[in-house]
Amino acid sequence: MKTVLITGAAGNVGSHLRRELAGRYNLRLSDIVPVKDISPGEKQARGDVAKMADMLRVTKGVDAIVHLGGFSAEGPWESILHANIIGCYNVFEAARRNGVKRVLFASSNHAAGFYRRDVKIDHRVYPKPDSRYGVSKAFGEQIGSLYADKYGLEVFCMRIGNVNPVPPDKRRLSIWISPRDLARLVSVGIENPNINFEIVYGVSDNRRSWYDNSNARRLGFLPQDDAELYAAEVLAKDKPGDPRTEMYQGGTFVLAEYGGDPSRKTAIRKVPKAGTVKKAARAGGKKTPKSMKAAKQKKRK
Ligand code: 15L
Repeated sequence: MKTVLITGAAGNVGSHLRRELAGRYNLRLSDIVPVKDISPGEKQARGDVAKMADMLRVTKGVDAIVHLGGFSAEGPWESILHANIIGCYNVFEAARRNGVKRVLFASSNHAAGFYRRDVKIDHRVYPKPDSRYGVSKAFGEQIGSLYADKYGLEVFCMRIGNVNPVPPDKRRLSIWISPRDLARLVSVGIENPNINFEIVYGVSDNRRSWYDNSNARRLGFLPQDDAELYAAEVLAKDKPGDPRTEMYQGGTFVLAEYGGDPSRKTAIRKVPKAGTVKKAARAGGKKTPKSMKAAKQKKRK
């Protein structure tokens, strides 16, 4: 039986995977916090992805790594840098040094969250991250590509949507993946003998999908679930969100800290109400009767 290391095993996705993969692999479970309720067939290997020594220790002797560990939402740069950039590098580098054959990387839909919802994207589109978190996932894919080409590591990147027993809202009807479909995809990533470097979407067979996931199907992924089963219930509770989040696949991630960069703000801001442009111009120092009077008084002094 293959030994598979799961990083971030104590998290939500890790917990679903442990349950679904039980009995099929020897699972080595790593996390920065202790993993609870270790069962037969599982072994705890505590470690911090940001520490190379830890990753060299936990990756020793495994057949494959499912790298889930890291910061799983938008966060401060320091957190993303340590957990997702340095952490990701450490996992790939430790795998290389220990001769691990295959790494399955938990990328995210947020690596491509700035694609609009009215376009269908496949595994060949260039990343359009919607957040620092999304950038870190695109980074993980790219370091995976480098390690595949340069060192022959076999790399399977899963742009995961939302792992949940049921889809929680309207956006997730398009990106949802059931825990058992995720386990099916992970099994393809571990077992398919012909993987060099691949990007696939980690989504169920959703009728409202924004993805052409033909690459996953080509490799043997046969999802069994469809979020549509929950659509009526989800849509009955749905409240329309900000139009800017509704436009993009990444949802609220596209709006986090939106407006920090004025040049970006103009790209998708709402049309200003009549009068606001004039007010803004004044605030920016354009001449108005009041400011001209003040300038004259200043000159006289
Ligand atoms: C992700 O990548 C996150 O890890 C997860 O927490 C969800 O926010 C998910 O995306 C999503 O887009 O729903």
